[in-house]
Amino acid sequence: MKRLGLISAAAMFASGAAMADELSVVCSAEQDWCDLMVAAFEAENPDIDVLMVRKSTGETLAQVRAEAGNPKIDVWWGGTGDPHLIAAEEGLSQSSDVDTSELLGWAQNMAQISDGRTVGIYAGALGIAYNADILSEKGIAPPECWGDLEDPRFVGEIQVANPNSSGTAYTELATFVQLFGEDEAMTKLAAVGQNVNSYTKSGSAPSKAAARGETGVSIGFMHDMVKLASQGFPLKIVAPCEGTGYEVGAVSIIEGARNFEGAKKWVEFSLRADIQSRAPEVGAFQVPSNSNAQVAPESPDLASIKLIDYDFATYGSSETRERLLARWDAEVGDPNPEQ
Ligand code: S7P
Repeated sequence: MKRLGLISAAAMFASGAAMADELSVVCSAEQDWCDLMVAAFEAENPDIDVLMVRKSTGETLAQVRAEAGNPKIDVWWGGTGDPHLIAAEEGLSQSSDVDTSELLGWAQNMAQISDGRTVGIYAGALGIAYNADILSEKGIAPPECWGDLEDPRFVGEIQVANPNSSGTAYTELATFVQLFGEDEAMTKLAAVGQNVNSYTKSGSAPSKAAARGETGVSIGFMHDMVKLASQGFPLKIVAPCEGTGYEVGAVSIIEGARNFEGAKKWVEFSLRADIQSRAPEVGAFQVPSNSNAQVAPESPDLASIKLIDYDFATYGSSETRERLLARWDAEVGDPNPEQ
């Protein structure tokens, strides 16, 4: 990420050289992957200066809505697909007409549902992690199922994100609804809530806390848990016995983007096999969407996990998300929301 100082900008005007184009990117993946993407993109496109901010998925959707008609963001890269689909449905993103022929079916599906306004870039399954040292010190039997998280043995031991700000936690909410039906899902989430010590803003924060021993159990994406386990933390990963949901991470160009051409270059860049194959360099172990990209050996094998048939069209619609979040706020709720 380059910044033009006053002197260099003045020198460019004096010499007649072109000023760098600015591209405003909001990244909803992990910070280190965001940084890698920006560095790699700028290396190939020295005429484009990327201004990147990292934000959770729900927070980004809120910003995109607030800036409708006068967007500050050109492209939104990463984060769970449901809020990207909602932005598409609300006319807040635009089709980039990129070639998706090399992408796997689940990634193309996102483009089909959204009339090309968003495209899948990776996939990952939701799961439970626990700190083996903490649970064994406290004599708590590890969880195997979502239902176990309602047990009083986990009181004060569970951390999960708030679905209003976090795409990860919205995926959890939508997964419970698809597994158990809406009413029972709310009852179960409220019961789990009795054991939750904190609802975080970001979806990956609970597993980081579990890795450090600040909480016994976390809910999040398995690939984020694998990253922490591969760094040596005593995290064990559980694919819940009832089955689990998954995300398709996405990329969208914002409607009214000031730098549409730069944004389109970013989207094409991020769909390339060689670029997606670089994610494991920073421990991003999602399954890549390009069929020619390398899948890291550490990536959770989605075929061996009991996955639900996640209904992206329904759970990626504004009406469903607003209704579920309103019910979550009323029936589960966060007693101490993070500012
Ligand atoms: O890059 C890791 C990851 O888990 O973060 C994204 C997530 O939606 C962003 O965090 P929030 O839950 O805070 O919104 C996922 O898309 C991605 O796999």
